[in-house]
Amino acid sequence: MVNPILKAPEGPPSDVERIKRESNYLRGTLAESMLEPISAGISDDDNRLMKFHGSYLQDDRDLRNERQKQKLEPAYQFMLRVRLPGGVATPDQWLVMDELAQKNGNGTLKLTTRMTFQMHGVLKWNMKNTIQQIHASLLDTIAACGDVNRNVMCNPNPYQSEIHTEVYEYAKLLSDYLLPRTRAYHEIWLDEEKVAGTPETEEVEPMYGPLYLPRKFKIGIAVPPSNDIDVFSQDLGLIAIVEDGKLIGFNIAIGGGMGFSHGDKATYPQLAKVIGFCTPDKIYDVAEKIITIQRDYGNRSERKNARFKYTVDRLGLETVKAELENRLGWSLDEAKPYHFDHNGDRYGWVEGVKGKWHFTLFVEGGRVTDFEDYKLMTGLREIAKVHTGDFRLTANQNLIIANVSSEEKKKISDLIEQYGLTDGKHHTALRRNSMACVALPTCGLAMAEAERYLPVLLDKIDAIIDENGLRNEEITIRMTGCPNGCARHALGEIGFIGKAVGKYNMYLGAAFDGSRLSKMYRENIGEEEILSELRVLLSRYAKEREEGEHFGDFVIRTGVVKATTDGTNFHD
Ligand code: SRM
Ligand code: SF4
Repeated sequence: MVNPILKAPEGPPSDVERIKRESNYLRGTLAESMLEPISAGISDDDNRLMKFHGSYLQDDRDLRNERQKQKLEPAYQFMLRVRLPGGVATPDQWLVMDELAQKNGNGTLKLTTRMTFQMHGVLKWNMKNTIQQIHASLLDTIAACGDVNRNVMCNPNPYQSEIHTEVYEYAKLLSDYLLPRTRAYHEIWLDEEKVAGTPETEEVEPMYGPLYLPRKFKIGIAVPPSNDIDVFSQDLGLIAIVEDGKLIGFNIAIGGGMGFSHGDKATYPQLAKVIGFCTPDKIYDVAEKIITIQRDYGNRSERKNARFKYTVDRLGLETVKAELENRLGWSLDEAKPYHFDHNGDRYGWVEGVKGKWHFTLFVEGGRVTDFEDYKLMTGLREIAKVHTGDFRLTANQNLIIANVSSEEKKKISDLIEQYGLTDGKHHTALRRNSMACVALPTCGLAMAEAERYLPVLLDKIDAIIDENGLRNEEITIRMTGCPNGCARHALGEIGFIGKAVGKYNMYLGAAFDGSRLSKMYRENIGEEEILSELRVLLSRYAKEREEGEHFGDFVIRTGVVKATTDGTNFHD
């Protein structure tokens, strides 16, 4: 199978490769660690394996210094991420997640940029019980993190419900098809008996093998004209091609990813490139073979350069395509034409097919909680109690209350009104198009605030927006606490990437439809400078823009920044 001409980079395997190899297919000593009563944490090796089970050990960084002073171990807690292909949850599942967040988590739910739930603040002693209850609700957390295929995204699409039903089905089946086969999860969390004498051989994982992938792998399906899932940011992006109202197949795009490290030009965000088209029944085979190419040729020595985007750039797009076709035993068709308009969500009520209604709710930063003057979590709980359709978590951290029948629309509308749940229409279009990653206090990699700070910064930017009459101008703005890009920062027309507490690099010039990366405009600036830069730029945009010109295009046309034409020139 392995092509002798193609080579994976040489170098000693990273420590994570050792952990995977010694883990007996993701078991390690996790079961024992979770029972160990002295520390609320687990060993580093087990924490690496924990990711494959959908969780990370974290500590509350707001409390870190104080606990250090008191010579206490960090305030350890776990983040738990659900596998929720296409972001669809039933009302009962919503209620379970809500209850678990109250009982075992920090009382909030995070709707993530990959359309799923995260729960923060789960203590070690409550983990097993929490996972079991998630499982009982017919959800799981398998492969939500780790060096495997992650949650498969798909456009939640309230506009074309019949296409959504089909595309969603593919997202779900793909997610299941690409799941790891080890029973480690079932044994550790669900008390499944280990079958005596089960051979722990390579056949356990026919696709992944005992070392799994060199790095995480992500798949998303977009349905044009909406690029809400940022299809070009995926390791494997599928673009649904619809002809005469029917799904005829998918264009295949490979090699996208957002993360990089400050000051390291060997790392960069990259956009996936379209290599061809296949009919819907073929996508399992295509995804599997692409994953095995990454398995065989990805960098297992340097994790910073291990994503598939680097494998594609190193081997060359045409070589990877040829290797894919070789493994498939057939050739991809030529890519079909498609057109994207935007990568955000469209808010409020929309009527779909068969008399069903869908309401897209604006959830700032994806955080579902009861704020002092906004009882979002309670409102959604009350809706879930009576809702007979489904919930769809969007790729922009928002929520669709979907499939509401005409008869039930009034009941849901009344609850929306009673709790003041907002479609965001009273906000500036800039805020409606905002995204922020979690960052502090839970993310161990955050260099600066994001989710807690962007709303505060937006209050000030909104004033500038209003001064310039740009209230209804759709501009995407994204903030992350570090360059890993969890809110797909490099695809925001205005992007902020955390550098240090209160300091950000500012990026401009991404395309509104998610087809062009941004470029750094200012380095290491604080709030005052951010606002003064935006005051000048937004005022110029208000006066000098051409008809229908998006902000990202404007800053390039007027020479404010150079266009990034490929990830490899992102830093130039
Ligand atoms: Fe992410 C790591 C949160 C979407 C790129 N991401 C993390 C961790 C787990 C931090 C860590 O490794 O210790 C963050 C947990 C914070 C916390 O306290 O919850 C974290 N990522 C998130 C979420 C929750 C952000 C959000 O606010 O919604 C998103 C959860 C997605 C999900 O449901 O699966 C999230 N992360 C993304 C995305 C966006 C996407 O996938 O569409 C990206 C950029 C796309 C990509 O992968 O290239 C992303 N996260 C990363 C990276 C950089 C990976 C890289 O190879 O470049 C890391 C760090 C790493 O893997 O070493 C990371
Ligand atoms: Fe954490 Fe960085 Fe991801 Fe934000 S972008 S959640 S700070 S890893």
